[in-house]
Amino acid sequence: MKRSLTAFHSWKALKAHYRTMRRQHLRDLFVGDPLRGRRFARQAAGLYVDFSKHRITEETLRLLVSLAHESGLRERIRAMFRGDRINVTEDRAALHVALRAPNDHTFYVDGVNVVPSVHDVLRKMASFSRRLRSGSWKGHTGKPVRNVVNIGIGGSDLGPLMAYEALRYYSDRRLRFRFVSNVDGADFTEAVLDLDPEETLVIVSSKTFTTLETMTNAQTARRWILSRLRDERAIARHFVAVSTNREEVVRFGIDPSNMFEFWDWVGGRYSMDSAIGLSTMLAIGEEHFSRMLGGFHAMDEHFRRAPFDRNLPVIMGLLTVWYTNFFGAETMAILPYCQYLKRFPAYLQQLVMESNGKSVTLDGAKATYATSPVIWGEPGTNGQHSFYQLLHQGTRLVPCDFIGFCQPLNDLTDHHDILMANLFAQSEALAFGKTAAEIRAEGTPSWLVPHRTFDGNRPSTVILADRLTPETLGSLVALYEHSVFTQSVIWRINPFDQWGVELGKVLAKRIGDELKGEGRVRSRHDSSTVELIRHYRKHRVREER
Ligand code: G6Q
Repeated sequence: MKRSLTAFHSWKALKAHYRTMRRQHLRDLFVGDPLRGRRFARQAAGLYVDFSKHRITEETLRLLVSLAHESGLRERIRAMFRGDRINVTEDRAALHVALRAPNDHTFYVDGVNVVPSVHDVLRKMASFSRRLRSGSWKGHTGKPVRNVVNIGIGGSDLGPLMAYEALRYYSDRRLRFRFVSNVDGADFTEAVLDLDPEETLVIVSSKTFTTLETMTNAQTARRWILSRLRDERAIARHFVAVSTNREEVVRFGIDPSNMFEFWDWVGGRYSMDSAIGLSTMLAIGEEHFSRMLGGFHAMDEHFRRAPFDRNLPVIMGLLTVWYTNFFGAETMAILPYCQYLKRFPAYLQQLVMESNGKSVTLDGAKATYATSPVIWGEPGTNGQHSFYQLLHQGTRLVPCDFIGFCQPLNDLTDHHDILMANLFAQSEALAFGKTAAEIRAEGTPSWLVPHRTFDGNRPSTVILADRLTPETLGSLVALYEHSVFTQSVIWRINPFDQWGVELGKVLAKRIGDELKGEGRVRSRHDSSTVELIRHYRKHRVREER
């Protein structure tokens, strides 16, 4: 029987250390060490990361690193890169790092080097992308494609959508991209409202090719294309698939030569750099896509090789453990000061919460400690005018990640200086606040002083890169992927399964049948669900018979 996490020497030492640290203010830590801003900054894979505004000392970092060692993080990293079946509940490897490996590297799954297949698919994607972007891939009526609609959900939507928005600057503006995920018909209806089916390519992105929402939307898209083109042969020119399930792709009527493959060792939320990123490649081209993979790979190598006290994803993951398990923080805010990264917090919500939102450990026991924080966020400066009030003066501790770039992708440099000044100011204000004495000295009436006081001591990480490029996006995503992995190792959970999404799917199927039925609502449900179904049935739109 393994010792429980809370019985580790390092855990106990951290607990004792926390009792000192919770009384330490960042103001004093900075006064005590004039070089702190430099001492706690780290750089790798094109990112400069400042950890100095965290409630830590060298001793905290040392203890957190011992926790990582005591948890066997080094061996777990090796196991992941070795292609071991670390996704034990699904009996699979989790080898997304192979997706961005240069072609002279080797990564094995069951004794087979998978890198050549990865590059075969990348070449196939590149060749399709060249044809589509040059206009030589024609629709059924001979018109070139101008619109691309990606149909997918969860991991088959959030990554592609986030990457498209993030790298829009590098995208071909002659093409229009739409992303349909929700089974709410409004999503599809609005997405294609102004599109001409003759000029539209639909990418059905689904690892399993059985997901209810995606298949429903794909069938609707098929009817939409056929209602105009009135010829089944049009499907081959207007649909491509990204999937692991060839049989279902063929059953849908998509030509298997227009199928882009990936593998069961790529988890949905870890798949934006696989063929699931086809829409990204169509938007930005193969060169930029490959530069993005380069960014991912650089961070992978750093994660795999750097000592833990200089390892960006390891430090980030350990800090999340520090705040979650010792300070009792429940949430974490992701605050990109970059409009192009507007979908990044939503992307990270899935990456982090679907991975580590678990309460059972690898041995099947209930975790006796908190696991994943709730992730939320919006781009700055917009968030400052809405929820930052709570970050500065609320009763909860919310560690924040600020993300910014030194150079803008436009020539409005005055805007950019304002943007970045705000980023730095927010991180500074959160850390240092403003004391009652300072407020009083400004002549504020004493009754107003408590309202205007900022306690400070609110931690944040600042992540900077020179420019938002495909490479930096890759590094940034891999940074969070590996931070999530680090957390999962400490918490001893499997970050690669998602059994928690199953029950709702089963119930929805059963209820779906009942909504249409005319007979009695089966009383297998509770009285609330029965009444809701009855009410809906009474008021729902009836189909014409
Ligand atoms: C991600 C999850 C989940 C998945 C979707 C779509 O890690 O597994 O979000 O990506 O349910 O699944 P398909 O790609 O199989 O349609």
